[in-house]
Amino acid sequence: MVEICAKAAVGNPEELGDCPFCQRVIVTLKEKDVDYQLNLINLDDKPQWFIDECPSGEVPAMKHEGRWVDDVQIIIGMIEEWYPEPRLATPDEFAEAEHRFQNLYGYFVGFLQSQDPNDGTLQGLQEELNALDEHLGENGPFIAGEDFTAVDINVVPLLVNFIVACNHFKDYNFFEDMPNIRTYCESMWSRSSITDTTPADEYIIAGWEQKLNR
Ligand SMILES: N[C@@H](CCC(=O)N[C@@H](CS)C(=O)NCC(=O)O)C(=O)O
Repeated sequence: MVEICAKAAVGNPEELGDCPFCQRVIVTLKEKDVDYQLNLINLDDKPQWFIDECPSGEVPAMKHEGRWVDDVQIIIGMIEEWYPEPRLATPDEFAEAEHRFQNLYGYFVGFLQSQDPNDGTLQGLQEELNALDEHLGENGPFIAGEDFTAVDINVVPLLVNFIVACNHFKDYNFFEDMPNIRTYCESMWSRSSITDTTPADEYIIAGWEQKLNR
């Protein structure tokens, strides 16, 4: 049994919140059918035990030998090592794609935070989404070809969170011009590891409202 901490929804500490990194950890555990104990952490009112045991105060976190590991990349690596079946590590030939598309997070955040429509953040984001769309068109159905792998588990939580946030805060629907991304995301809705861990739109919006107003 693995013990993890993940972000609780803003406004509802009983539900999983809008942290794509936390979603990535939980999807990995679900895909590998690993039992886990989930501690939902209200980041606005962190429990004292969490502050004491996990000084960075960041989620996701996973317990290992009495300590909390709080780096998502390391957590994913440990899960892959402890539970090798089914193998989810992205094949080496797609390492470059993995590296590129995990950076989508920064492009999305830059765009959402931007106050100036001409500062290039939208253009930068569109270039990256176009690259993903083309990549999926050439390599699909998944980012690494025939198999659902870690790079999908990294990118899908970004897409499902940010489609809602971009629509709501910027009136930008990136599905409109990206047919392969749309098909890809639609195929994810039949995957229970994704649907079970995707927060309701209201929690995604509440989470981003808070981050954008900080
Ligand atoms: N160290 C983390 C960072 C992940 C992260 O940014 N988590 C946010 C939630 S989405 C967090 O815990 N923020 C702390 C806070 O808001 O107090 C990683 O694995 O990359």
